[in-house]
Amino acid sequence: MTSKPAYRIASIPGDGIGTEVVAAAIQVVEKLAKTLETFQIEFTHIPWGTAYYKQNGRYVPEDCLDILRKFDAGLFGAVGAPDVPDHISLWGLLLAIRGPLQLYANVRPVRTFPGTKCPLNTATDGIDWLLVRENSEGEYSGQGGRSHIGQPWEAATEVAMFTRVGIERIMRFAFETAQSRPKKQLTVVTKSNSMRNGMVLWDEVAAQVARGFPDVKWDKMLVDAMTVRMVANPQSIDTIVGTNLHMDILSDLAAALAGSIGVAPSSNLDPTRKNPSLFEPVHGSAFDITGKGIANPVATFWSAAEMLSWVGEKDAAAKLMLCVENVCSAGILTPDLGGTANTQGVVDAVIAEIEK
Ligand code: GGG
Repeated sequence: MTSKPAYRIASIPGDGIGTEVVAAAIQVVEKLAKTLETFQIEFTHIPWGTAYYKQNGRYVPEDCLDILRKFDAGLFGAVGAPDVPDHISLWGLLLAIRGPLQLYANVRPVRTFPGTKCPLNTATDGIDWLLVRENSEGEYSGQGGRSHIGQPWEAATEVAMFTRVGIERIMRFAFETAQSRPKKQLTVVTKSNSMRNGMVLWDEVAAQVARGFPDVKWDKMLVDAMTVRMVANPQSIDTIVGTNLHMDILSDLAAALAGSIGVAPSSNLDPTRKNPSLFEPVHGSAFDITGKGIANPVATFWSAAEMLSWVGEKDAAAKLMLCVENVCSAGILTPDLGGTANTQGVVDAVIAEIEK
């Protein structure tokens, strides 16, 4: 008798609705594992977030990376609270993990999802894009400083640091990803007209890496022009790669164009698989609806499906997505999508689909 694979998952709900959507996802994934009986999964709760920060003076313990390395993957919710500056919470938690664990590829699939209304005129087939965000350096290098604080001539610098090795590895990942998709098409986004150092290095490395992928059609685009193309000519796009900041912005735009940020998933991957990867909804902690029980859990369900697929459970991931899509197609939607269901109502409906 062969034993079932067993996965250990770090569950880090974080702040605000992060706690609600991660709890929702754990319910459906545990139900999926119990029903399919092909794998085992164990979630371990990790309490890092703003409450932990207020108690301990830091968002994560000193040995947080060692703690995470004991798991096969992580499922994260959201970070951010109304009474803590956003740069403290983001750097305290998410950025304290992504960079040091070298989760350098942030993958954000975006497609028109059942139940969402795509605001674009995209003929019949809607949007189906895959955004690849460089996740370890660039504008998020944390380099810079402030001087003459409080003076009229106060100054601040924010240095974007790009390395050849960092660009090369994300570019290779993006070309491989584009190659695995039916259209085999990649757009490299930069701002290499005005940013004449790092962005020019991006262009050079893109051209170099492209030589190894003759079957991938690729083009490059300035980020400002890309926003126009996403709205005006969505069918001309397939896979997109860009810097940490550019893709953070473009992926929010993409999610809104596809219908809602409430369904948008995100994978922080270490493609070398030396470290556990971290999966999270694109949305933040949404304190305006925290505690009301109406947060949309679909982005976290989709992120959990991406996590199952990454650890090797592709059939389970496909089954989960099918169940979620059936529920959305049936009109069981949270208020952000125009529905009247609450979070637990969506969970119950997905569980009922899994049991069918
Ligand atoms: N679940 C995602 C989350 O909490 N995001 C907070 C945020 O501000 N993220 C910015 C980023 O991903 O760079």
